[in-house]
Amino acid sequence: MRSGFCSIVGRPNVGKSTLLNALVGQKIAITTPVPQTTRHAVRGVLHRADAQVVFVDTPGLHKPKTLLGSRLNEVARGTLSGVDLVVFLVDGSVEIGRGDGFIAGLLAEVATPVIAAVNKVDRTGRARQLPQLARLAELGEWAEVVPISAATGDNVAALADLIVDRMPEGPPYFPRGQVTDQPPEQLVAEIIREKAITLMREEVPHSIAVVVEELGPGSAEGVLAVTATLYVERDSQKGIVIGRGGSVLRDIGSRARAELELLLGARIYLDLRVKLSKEWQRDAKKLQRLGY
Ligand SMILES: Nc1nc2c(ncn2[C@@H]2O[C@H](COP(=O)(O)OP(=O)(O)OP(=O)(O)O)[C@@H](O)[C@H]2O)c(=O)[nH]1
Ligand SMILES: [Mg+2]
Repeated sequence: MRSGFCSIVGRPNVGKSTLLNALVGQKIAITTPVPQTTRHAVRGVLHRADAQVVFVDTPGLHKPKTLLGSRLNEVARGTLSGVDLVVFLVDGSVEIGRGDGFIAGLLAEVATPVIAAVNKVDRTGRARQLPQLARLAELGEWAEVVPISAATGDNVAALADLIVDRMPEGPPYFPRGQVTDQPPEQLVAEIIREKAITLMREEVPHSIAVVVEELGPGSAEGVLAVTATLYVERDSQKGIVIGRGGSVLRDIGSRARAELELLLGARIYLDLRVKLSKEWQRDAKKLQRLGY
C-alpha cells in the first residue's frame, strides 16, 4: 500500500485546518475566522483501502510579534522537511502577496515536493481564479497547482488523489479507524478555545490559552467530568471572558459541551474557570506551562 506524511502550510487564516478536516472527512482541528488559531502541529489520518496519508496541520507562518508567534513559526517550519509531501495553501479570495512569497522562499530551500493550492475559490469567479493560479505558479517549482474550496469540498477529492499518488510504498502508520493522535485533553482544550475565540473580539482571542486540568469519569454513570482553565493575559480580559453575571463563560461552556458530547459520545459535566497569566505570550516559562 501507499503511505506517508503530508504537511499543510501557509499564511494564517488561509484555511489549512478546514482543509485538514475536509481531507480526513471529520473535524480534527479547530477552525475560526480569526488568524493564528492553530498553535500545534495537529495530525489527521486519511484511510483508504490501499493507502494511508498522515496529514499535519500547522500554525500559519507569519511575522512574529511575540515569543508565542516565534514558536508557532518554528512548529510550522519544522514540518517542511521530514515529510513526503507539502501542501502549500494560499487564500484565493485575497491578493497573493508578500507573505505567500516568503513561504514560497522557505519551500524552495527544502527538497520536499510541494503541491500548491488556491483555496476559497467558492468566493471568486472563474475569471479571478485563473490569474490567481498563474500568480501562484510563478512563486515556485510546484508538483501541481490546484484550485479548491476546503469549505464546500470542491475539488478536495481530486487534491486527495494527487496527494495519494505521491505517497511512497510503505506500511500503515495508524490502525484503521484511528483518525488522529491528539490526546483527549488537547482535543477538549481546543474545542473550548474554539468556542471562546468565536465569542471574543480584537486581541482577546490571541490572549486565550486553555488547559484541561481534569478529565475522567463523573459521579454519575456515563458522564465525563472536565475541569478546564481559560488563561488570559491581562486583568481586564478576565471580565470580558466571564461576562456580566458569568454570561459569556456560560455561553462558551454550553457551546463546548454540545460539541464535545457529539464528538466523545458521552454526557459531559464541564467546569470552566478563568485565570490570569500575565503576558504569557511573551514568557518562556509560562508558554511551557500552557503547553506551547
Ligand atoms: N469561503 C471559504 N472560507 C473558507 C474556506 N476554507 C476556510 N475558510 C474560512 O477561513 C477561515 C480560516 O479557516 P482556518 O481553517 O481556521 O484557517 P487556518 O489556515 O487553519 O488558520 P490558522 O490556524 O490561523 O493559521 C474560517 O472562517 C474558515 O471557515 C473556503 O474554502 N471558502
Ligand atoms: Mg488552523
